[in-house]
Amino acid sequence: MTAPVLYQASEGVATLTLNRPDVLNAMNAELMSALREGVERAAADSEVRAVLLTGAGRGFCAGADLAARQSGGNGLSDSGALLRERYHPIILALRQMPKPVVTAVNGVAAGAGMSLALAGDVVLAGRSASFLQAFSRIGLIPDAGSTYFLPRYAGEMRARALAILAEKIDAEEAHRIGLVWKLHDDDVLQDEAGKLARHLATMPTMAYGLIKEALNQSFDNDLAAQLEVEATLQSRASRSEDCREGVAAFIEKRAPKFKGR
Ligand code: T3D
Repeated sequence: MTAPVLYQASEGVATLTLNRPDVLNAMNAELMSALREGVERAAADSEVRAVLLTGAGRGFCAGADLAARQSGGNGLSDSGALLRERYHPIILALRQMPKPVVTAVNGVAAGAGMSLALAGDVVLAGRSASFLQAFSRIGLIPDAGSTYFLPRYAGEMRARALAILAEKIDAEEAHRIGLVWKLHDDDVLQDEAGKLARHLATMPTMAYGLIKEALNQSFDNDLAAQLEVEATLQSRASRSEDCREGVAAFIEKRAPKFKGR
């Protein structure tokens, strides 16, 4: 059987490629399990300092595999249980892992596939990519983090309209409303995403992890509480080997050599 997720690690980057191109990388039980395993492996491997998530073929991810769902092949009949057991561990692991995650959206990202794309720290997209909150088309509600990410990234009005109207938006529009950091021509997207991930893998990984931790808390805090979060995390960052190296390199007018700790 072809692996539903390809895992490749080199130059400090773990690349995870969703690999069910015939169905636009729709997520069945096997893909979800392999994706979770890959994300957890990347998080645990100290040699891995950046993660790149993308899709094989012409799609990034079309969300839940509806054929498997219809035939009961998911093994879980209750959607809530399915989400808690399969989707949430992946989304949380991506957001909480103390290393940067780049998502390279190479085609359509629909339903939970759009949530997965937005779970990245830096979202890149090919110019022909598209984004679709497909859920309400089939009588579901946005899940796997879409109701969290959308209002925060695009604002509440756009979140409501995207979720309720379920209109497919193109990459330009997604970029314009803050769902995508940068667009690339399709033929160079993977190269550019790889280049960025390899660059991130040479940078101060510990600080990146702490940046994620601070931002993950930001919207739940008032200013005073968030200032306290920053102070606590900055104490840790400032004691890191990479901070000592970064400051020394600046003073000595040379390029820093970060070790990620
Ligand atoms: O209970 C729960 O499951 C809770 C969890 C929910 C999470 C969710 O993600 S719910 C939302 C599920 N996803 C969708 O509703 C999207 C369904 N797909 C589409 O609307 C369209 O395929 C796209 C807009 C994504 C792309 O359209 P297009 O025209 O570019 O491609 P296509 O021809 O529709 O799809 C190509 C093939 O992929 C096709 O198979 P075929 O006809 O060539 O044999 C199509 O059936 C298959 N495919 C696409 N999406 C899915 C899928 N197969 C299974 N599941 C899919 N989600």
